[in-house]
Amino acid sequence: PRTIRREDYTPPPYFVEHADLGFELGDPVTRVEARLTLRRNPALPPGPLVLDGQELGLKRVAVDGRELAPHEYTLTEDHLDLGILPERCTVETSVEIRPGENTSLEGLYLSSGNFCTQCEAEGFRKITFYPDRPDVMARFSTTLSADPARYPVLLSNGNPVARGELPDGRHFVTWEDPFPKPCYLFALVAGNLVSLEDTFTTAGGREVKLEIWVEPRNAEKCGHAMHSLKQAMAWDERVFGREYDLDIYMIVAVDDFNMGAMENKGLNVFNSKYVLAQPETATDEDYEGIEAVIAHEYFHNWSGNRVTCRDWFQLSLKEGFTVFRDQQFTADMTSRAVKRIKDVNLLRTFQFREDGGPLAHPVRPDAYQEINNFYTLTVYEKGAEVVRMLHTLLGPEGFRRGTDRYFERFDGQAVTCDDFVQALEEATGRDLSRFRRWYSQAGTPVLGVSGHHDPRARTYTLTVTQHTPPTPGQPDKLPLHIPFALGLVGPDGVDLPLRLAGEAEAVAGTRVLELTEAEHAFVFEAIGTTPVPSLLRGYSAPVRLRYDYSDAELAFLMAHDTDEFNRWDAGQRLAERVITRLMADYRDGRPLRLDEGLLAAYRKLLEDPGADRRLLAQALMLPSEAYLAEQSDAIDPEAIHNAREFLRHALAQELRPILLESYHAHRDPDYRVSPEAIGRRRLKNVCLGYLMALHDETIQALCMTQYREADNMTDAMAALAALAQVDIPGRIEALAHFHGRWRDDPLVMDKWLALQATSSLPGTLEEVKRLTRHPAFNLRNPNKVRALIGAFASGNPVRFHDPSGAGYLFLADRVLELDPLNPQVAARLLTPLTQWRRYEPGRRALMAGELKRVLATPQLSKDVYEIASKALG
Ligand code: B3K
Ligand code: ZN
Repeated sequence: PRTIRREDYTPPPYFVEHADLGFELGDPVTRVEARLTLRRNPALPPGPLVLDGQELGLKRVAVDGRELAPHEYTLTEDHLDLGILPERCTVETSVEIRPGENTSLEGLYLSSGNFCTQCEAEGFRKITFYPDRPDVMARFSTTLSADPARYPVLLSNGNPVARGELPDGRHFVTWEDPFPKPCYLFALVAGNLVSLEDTFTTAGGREVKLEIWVEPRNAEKCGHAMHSLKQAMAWDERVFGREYDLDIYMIVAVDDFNMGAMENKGLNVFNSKYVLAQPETATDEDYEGIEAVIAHEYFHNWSGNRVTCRDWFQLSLKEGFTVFRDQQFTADMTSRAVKRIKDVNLLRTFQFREDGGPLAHPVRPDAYQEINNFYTLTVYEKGAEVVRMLHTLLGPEGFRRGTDRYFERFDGQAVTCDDFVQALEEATGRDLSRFRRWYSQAGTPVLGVSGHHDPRARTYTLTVTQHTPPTPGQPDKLPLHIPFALGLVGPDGVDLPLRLAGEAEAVAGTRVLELTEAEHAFVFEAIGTTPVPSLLRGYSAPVRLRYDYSDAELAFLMAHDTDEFNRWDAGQRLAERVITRLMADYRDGRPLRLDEGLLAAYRKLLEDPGADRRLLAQALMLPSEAYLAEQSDAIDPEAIHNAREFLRHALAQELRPILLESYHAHRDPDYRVSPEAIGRRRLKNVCLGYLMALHDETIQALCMTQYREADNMTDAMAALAALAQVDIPGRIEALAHFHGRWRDDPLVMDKWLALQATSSLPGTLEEVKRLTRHPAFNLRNPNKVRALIGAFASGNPVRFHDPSGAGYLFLADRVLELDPLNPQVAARLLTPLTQWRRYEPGRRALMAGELKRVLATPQLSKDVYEIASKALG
């Protein structure tokens, strides 16, 4: 496969001013007529017009109305070359495509018999011949025609401007999108759908029609999505001054979708997982996920659509920024600290893993073979951290001035990450030249911090070094510009006022230092008592922090730090340290003992629950096995699992009475959805999880009762998840009952599959294999693949990493089976194996063996080829 490089970017030789599309929708054959009004790029010497196109049956091509004979153009597997064309001209093409055979779910395809599209990144070329690149922005008008009985609803971007019947009995609708857009934002949907309707009046007084389209069976499940959309629209006006710009905003939910959702202009297409919810079918987490994804796609209307990317290397321009926006939104809608904790957990567990492995790449990558492989945690989550650091460095007002300038200056254009930073510089007068390295340098920086208190001089000196380890293709790294938020906590638990040498006044509480060099020493004056430093408050930068805390200092911060994030983080560090010691004892065959300090700290948490139950629930959760693995040098999943399980069991044993008390105290007679009620459910269910580690029949009976009596999915799932981990008759009974009750609801069946796939019971791999033949599973549906195979490979370390290698063999087989059908999802599925170098020697060899087998398979997609070859390279 060919490698595409950022440095090779050249502007488009032709612009498309207008794209006039006609679809005669049909299964098996759909006909697509395109009429493109073109203008040659005056800045370049005249060159040929080369349109992208794949798997298109070309029927006709004409220039300025004259049909071309075959010798007048060149048609290859993925291009149509029309040679040099006049400065202004129109190109017409007519092609036939077969959406029913499209299993890649990219381009035009069928989901539950309805037509839908996914064009980002390069799917439009599977619909018609076009310059499929984001810096070509055109006005689109689209006419859809179809059999009215089978496809009564016909949707596309923009506003509907005409509709009617055709002489042959088909009906049609014409849509016009007044905003120029790249073709990756094109969408159409046609089928038998019903809608929930509402309206939103923008700050400027425009009334916008809101429509959520779903299959009739899901009509009652759209309320939360609609509510979330309206919240998001109001929030973006309030916080970023961004208003919606069309008369109509539509969301369509489909069951077959490669990712979460897609921000097509005025017509978002969503994975139904992020739209449909009712208390009986969706958990509190699902509700939060829906709110966040609805908001994310809505926010793209400005950060992505009105201002888009020049090329795909700039993907984080829209994704990092939009993730930051949705994170801030969720923080405002729910709990800021809990949201931060969840995001940091994701980053430190999975983005760090990516950044430290063979697929590490900068937030703005330099090269790719298949762009779909670069919708990564680095581009999204680290990209969001980079924007967050800008927000921290410039302050909320400066940042807002910067984004205002960015939107104003680049509206209607396709731009770069650099343009974004420059707009912020111009609006604030700050120099961000060193900061820009965050976009170009891969790898996770390590901050080494040490503190020294001199009681006689009354100074406290903090020494901070930074170092970024090498990553593939980047052996040497330069120092980054890092906002380093901190406080010094006095013995009474109160933040000391901070004054650096040379400053006039001391400032109480958190302050943000700026690191720009490989090493800094900060001297704080008038520090009379020895403080405990609370470092990187709120997780102010995506780095690994090294500071040699004692257990007692961590317990102290866990109890007293005023920064909620750092209070939680201190607990995580303490637990991680305890588990690491247990792992060593486990490996060396020493008896395992419960750490008294950790026990005391947890007891204290439970005895004094504080106001925020969700935060407490988070604090009680031990670091995940995946997180612990990320901290290890030669990962031994079994040692991690056993050490962590020992600790859970031992804590539950010691804390049993108070866990039970808390469990009962947080059971509410009726189901409500306030943040408080959600927090209470969460805490109750975390207590239940601990108690179930006891393998005690009374507790198991309690868990069965919760399952049976639950009137909402959060409580039912919590109980069922705990039951799925224990080998008792109640497990089989509950799983069978759940299946019987929900077999017709695909999203709920995904949960049922995932629960079984993530059970740590020894028979799980066999169970997963059996489930691949169950009617609830379907290899062609990405949600099913993720729920069963994905959950097993990335959510069940101890079983996936069985020392026999059976888990690896199974995964590689599934990847090879899926690759010809859906390369995008197949490549994703393969990622757990790419970490092979991190494991102890036995597993390392087995994992590499499976990767090699995959790579040696003929006819691999470039998606899977790129991942497998880079992983081994
Ligand atoms: N922009 C889409 C992702 C498209 C992925 C293409 N492989 C969803 C989002 O980030 O909002
Ligand atoms: Zn996005």
